[in-house]
Amino acid sequence: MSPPLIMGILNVTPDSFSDGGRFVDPVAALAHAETMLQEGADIIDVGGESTRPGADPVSIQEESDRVLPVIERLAGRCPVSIDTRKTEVADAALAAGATILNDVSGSLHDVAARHGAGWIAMHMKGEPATMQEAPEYRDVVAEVKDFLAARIERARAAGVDRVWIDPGIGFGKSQEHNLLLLRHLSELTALGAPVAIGTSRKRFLGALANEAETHDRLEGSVATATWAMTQGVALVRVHDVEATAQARSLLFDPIEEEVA
Ligand code: HH2
Repeated sequence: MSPPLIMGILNVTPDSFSDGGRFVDPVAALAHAETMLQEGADIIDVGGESTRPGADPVSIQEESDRVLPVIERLAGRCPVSIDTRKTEVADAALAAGATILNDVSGSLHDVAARHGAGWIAMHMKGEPATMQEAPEYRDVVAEVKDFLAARIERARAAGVDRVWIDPGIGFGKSQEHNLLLLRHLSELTALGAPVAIGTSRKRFLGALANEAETHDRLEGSVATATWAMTQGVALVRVHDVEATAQARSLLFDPIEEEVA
């Protein structure tokens, strides 16, 4: 197994659930990207719209104005992904130098194909504003698996060469749904496309740790990323790059085994 990629999260938003407001200024955003690259990030994921429940909607113009200056400056430095649900923003970001479309709507395969970009197809039940209002599944693992298998087919049909599938932890999922998906991750990695996952600092980790606030969820974030890496996940999307890179080294750095 090759080491999983670490995707460092760069939210250029005023209201993201964990780092909102910290990197709205492009200078601060670029400095944070540089820090994450030094710490071991392989890809920087730039987002200009929060998907947390209750976040204010953002116009195409506003979202583009947030992400494009950062993507233009980062593109020559490292692989960049654009985290968006909007076709127009994805188009502009991929034209500006991003090479991966991180698509939480799981529906923008044509945009990725048009640009020859990679596509991260994520599962979400409902829309961000209301998705956490009592989400229900008959069998969450089976339903997410079916959805993601269909995305692999769509990617093939559209001519997308690089596709990752992502169960969308926290996107229209209860505590139990998130934990079941984590427990059954190996069923997703068996689908035949690399799996991406984002658990970093998410609410379900707080619920498991005495309602820890977002900045106090490092242990759960690293534990779940480490678990995911042992289950064959190919990409982890994280805020805390340094700690995740340490966990990856522990699992994947080569060691010489003595032959008896
Ligand atoms: N989670 C978030 C955003 N984008 N993309 C993928 N592929 N997988 C995820 O789990 C995922 C994602 C939500 O986290 P964050 O960006 O930190 O927060 P916000 O949406 O509030 O900006």
